[in-house]
Amino acid sequence: MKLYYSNTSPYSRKVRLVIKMKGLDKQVEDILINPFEDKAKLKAINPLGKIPALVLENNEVLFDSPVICHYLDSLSEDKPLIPRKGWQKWLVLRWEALADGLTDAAYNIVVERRRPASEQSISSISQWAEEIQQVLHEMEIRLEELDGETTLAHLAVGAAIGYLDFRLPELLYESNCPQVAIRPQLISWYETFKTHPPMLTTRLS
Ligand SMILES: N[C@@H](CCC(=O)N[C@@H](CS)C(=O)NCC(=O)O)C(=O)O
Repeated sequence: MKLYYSNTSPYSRKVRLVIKMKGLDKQVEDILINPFEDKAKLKAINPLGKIPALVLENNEVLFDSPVICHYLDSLSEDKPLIPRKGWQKWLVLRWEALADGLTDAAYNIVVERRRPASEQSISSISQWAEEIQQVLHEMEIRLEELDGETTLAHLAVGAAIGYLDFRLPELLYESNCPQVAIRPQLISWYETFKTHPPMLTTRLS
């Protein structure tokens, strides 16, 4: 299989975390691509022109990180990252959706800020920043649900907060006191989680 990815993409990181956790490194060739500079090449692989995109052995292509992650997890029953049945399965998928929603809002801000200042929408940026705080609050009060074995929920949250930490750290800390985390328990969870080998080897750069 071939994974088209970039080192700054939080969605790609989520997929790469799944690959590490499932021990699939040797079966997946990582191919770096810049989705903005190599748009034509990427569109020939994924009609949406986005990364991550996973090309399978039969040349079928999977895109959208949840689809790719769910597929990779289905390849073996070893270390399942999505519980196979029961409410736990839906809890994990809901965490993934929550984390991806946070990533979407953060990514939107980053992309918006790259536009000329006069064309940026201040109201959209503040709406996304508000969404991020709502999601962080939700994660903080539900953190106990992440007790236990690592699942796709943990990987999605690690990738989402990792992206905030990388691009918008000011949204994780009090603006008047950068040492104080706005969501202390969540940030303390992240500080530990980010030291695990799969997080270290997929660090955004
Ligand atoms: N929902 C998609 C989002 C993928 C996405 O937006 N990827 C970004 C890179 S982080 C991208 O390829 N952007 C290029 C573009 O939007 O033109 C997923 O989960 O995979």
